[in-house]
Amino acid sequence: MQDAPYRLHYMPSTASLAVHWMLIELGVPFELELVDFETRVQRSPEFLKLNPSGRVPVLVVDGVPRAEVAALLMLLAERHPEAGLAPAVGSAERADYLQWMLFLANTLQPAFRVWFYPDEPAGPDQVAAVQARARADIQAIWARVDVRFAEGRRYLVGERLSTADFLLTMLTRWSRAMPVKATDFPHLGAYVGRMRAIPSLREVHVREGLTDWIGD
Ligand SMILES: N[C@@H](CCC(=O)N[C@@H](CS)C(=O)NCC(=O)O)C(=O)O
Repeated sequence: MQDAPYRLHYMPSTASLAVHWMLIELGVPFELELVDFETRVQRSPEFLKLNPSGRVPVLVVDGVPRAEVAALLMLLAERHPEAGLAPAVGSAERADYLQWMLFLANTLQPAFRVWFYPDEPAGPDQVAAVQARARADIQAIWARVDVRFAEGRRYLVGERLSTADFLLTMLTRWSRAMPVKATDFPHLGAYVGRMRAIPSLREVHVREGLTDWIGD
């Protein structure tokens, strides 16, 4: 039997979820490999050969390991253009799409890294101050995105689902245990409600054994 073209190294409920979700949405064959954070598999020599950053997701594409969630989503959209999950190159929505993908990956996602790993920027003594800053940064971004949805748009970019929605929705999920959640913002909350109705998002929760947030 031929190998699946994709092998996703993942840990449930982490940055790999958006890629897992998109593979299910695309309906392509893929294999899964659990990276158990409990036993620090992400720091093992074998895993570091796949991704020297020691982080998930890693997607092995036709035998070559690739990393960075935003890049992987864009790569999958490019490899499966029939799914229409990225605006066409040269289209009116393309610039907006690139801007939002990069903003989410460069600004919002790193703020969450700081929130979840607060000793990384300045050591254990500064955890409270660092987390306060991350909270403020994340909330300011939710407020900005909420304004965008207040305009009546259904999707983050253009008029149809794109990888920007996969990334944004995953990141809204990460706020579920924060004092202020993405869903506390009315227009953003309504958007998250619409995303939660997508069968492939519900399916990835089932496959990763996740029961929180999706049914809220
Ligand atoms: N820049 C990376 C970040 C990925 C990342 O931070 N992954 C986290 C899980 S959400 C991870 O693997 N953490 C394990 C660790 O840092 O030991 C990406 O966008 O893919």
